[in-house]
Amino acid sequence: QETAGLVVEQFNLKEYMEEKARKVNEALDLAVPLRHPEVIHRSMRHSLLAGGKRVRPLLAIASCELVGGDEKAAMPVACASEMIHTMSLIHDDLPCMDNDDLRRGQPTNHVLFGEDTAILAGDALLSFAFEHVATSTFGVAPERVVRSIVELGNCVGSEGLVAGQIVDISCEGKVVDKDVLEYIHIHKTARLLEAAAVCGAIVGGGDEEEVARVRSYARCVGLLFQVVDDILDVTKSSEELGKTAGKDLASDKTTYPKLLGLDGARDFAQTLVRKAEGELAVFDAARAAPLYHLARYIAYRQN
Ligand code: GRG
Repeated sequence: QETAGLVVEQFNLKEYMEEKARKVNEALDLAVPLRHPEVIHRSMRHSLLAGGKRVRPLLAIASCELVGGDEKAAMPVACASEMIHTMSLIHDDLPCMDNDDLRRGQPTNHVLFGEDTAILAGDALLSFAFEHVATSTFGVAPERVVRSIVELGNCVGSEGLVAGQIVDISCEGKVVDKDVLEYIHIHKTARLLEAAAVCGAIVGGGDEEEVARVRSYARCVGLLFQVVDDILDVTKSSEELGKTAGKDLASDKTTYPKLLGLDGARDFAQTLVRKAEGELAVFDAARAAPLYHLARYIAYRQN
């Protein structure tokens, strides 16, 4: 018990994240080589390899290791989650959606390649994500590979990312209540984080209870990510404006601080991080260390 406590305390999340991100970047580079027709592959690689924290792949790998699986088993689902994430960012940045020119510090896909190619690059990344899991996952029972493909499919479609995006679009400019705000965040953000973690636990050999705990953990972390984002929007901009009202309290977007007040939003974040930590309590402490520290990092980050 004491040794486990020490392992958890001495765990270095930054080193762990950097090491895993490096491996994921290598795997993504190999999975999507520059082949014919070159322009579509250049466009796909531009967005896929343009940096990013690789949080979804990290969740997949850490959840696989949590249930005793090997990192290699999770690499295809980890890469697939990043391909899906990248597709959603390319499409989200399009002029017909958010119309953004910059992403991860670089020009967005449609700015460099045109809208037509950007749409196709997103489509190609999305379909390749499933193909990649099916063709490149080794040493895992076929039923588990199929289950993870189902999980990924569900998380993107009209009950997942697309559902979150369409509800978000239809609420634009309106004040929404806490349930609608939660629906949008759960679907737009938490669902893919959840699928990445769940797929990791599935290919890692987790049993039903373990997979359910990983799902609940990742959902809390996904929602936490958005609540903290909302809080930081208020606190950061009030610092910049010399302690006047934060920009987010002034804009028309509904946020947690607006609905619950700043203290209420902080309490909600606290509840979520505790629940996430609670889901990890049944696992081996050393194996749970990455996920434990990731939840705390997301909760207590300052920017
Ligand atoms: C077209 C099938 C289809 C789906 C797309 C556009 C869309 C539907 C959904 C929008 C999804 C979206 C942009 C959600 C926001 C997710 C989010 C929190 C992004 C930021 O993630 P980070 O911080 O980014 O992990 P990095 O750059 O580090 O990867």
